[in-house]
Amino acid sequence: MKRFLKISEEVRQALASGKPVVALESTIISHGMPYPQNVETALTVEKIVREKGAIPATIAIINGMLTVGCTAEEIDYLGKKGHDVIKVSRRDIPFIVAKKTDGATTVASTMYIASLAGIKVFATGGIGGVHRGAEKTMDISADLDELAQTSVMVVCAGAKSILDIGLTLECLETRGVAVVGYGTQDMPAFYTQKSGFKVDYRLDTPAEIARAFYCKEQLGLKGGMLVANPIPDEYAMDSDYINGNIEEAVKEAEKLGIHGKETTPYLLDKIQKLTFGQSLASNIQLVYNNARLASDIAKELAAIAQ
Ligand code: PSU
Ligand code: MN
Repeated sequence: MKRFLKISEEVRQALASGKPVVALESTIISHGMPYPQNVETALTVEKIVREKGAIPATIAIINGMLTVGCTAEEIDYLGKKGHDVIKVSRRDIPFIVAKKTDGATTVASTMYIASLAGIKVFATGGIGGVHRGAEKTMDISADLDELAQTSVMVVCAGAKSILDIGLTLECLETRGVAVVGYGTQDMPAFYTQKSGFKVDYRLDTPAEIARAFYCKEQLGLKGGMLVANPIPDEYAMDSDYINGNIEEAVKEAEKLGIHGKETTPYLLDKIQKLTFGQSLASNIQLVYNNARLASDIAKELAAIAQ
């Protein structure tokens, strides 16, 4: 496996000396936001993690190598190529490696690669989940199964209402994945602070979250943990406005017969267009907010491990 794993010198040293490291995904760069905001956001997220005293590790597949700690040039390349970079979830990894080509990693594949490198904390915007209408389409993201089996904590802003949030929470429960609300009992809905659903545990400090994850590991319970961090109030969107636009995007996707791995990128793009970039501005801010929290948790976790 080492043959296919390329960890940057900085990340390698940080891991070897027990310093806090935060993993970051690359599908959000290539398929989650337009250029150039995607590259600006990814680079700013890395800066935020550093300012917090942790080391960022953006993960992607570059020339068939599972790359942990992409360079600024690689991030720029992934952002510029956008949808021309293959979206890589767990099942896709071996094919992209075999072809020695490039891939943007989703939450599922980023978790897997982070775990190979020994990184425990991962910050992103939103996870994939159970899509609306999944009773018929069976469209359930591989992110949920990855959370069930890979020991990486994912810090996100909840689930977007392009998904069926209630069913996503049910699916996580079945898979033994706990959802922690940071400073809230309410499951956040990405663009808004509340979804109407409850989280499993409310924890109010990064130290408590790190401690719970540490205990999970010590108990031999495999799998991740989902930390849902509500978007800061000043950047939250009006829920009627955003949900109306999401509704329209979902209908359009159905009409066009979009399915499989294209669904999520299509919906993200459509919502950004329908809201004239307003949702993109909120999206960027919530990612920054998650990077800050993930860094604080990674620092606490590093302190416990020592
Ligand atoms: N949700 C977002 N932004 C994203 C994604 C989801 O708000 O960029 C990306 C993540 O990489 C996530 C993936 O892992 O979409 C889920 O895709 P799918 O539903 O096809 O599993
Ligand atoms: Mn899907």
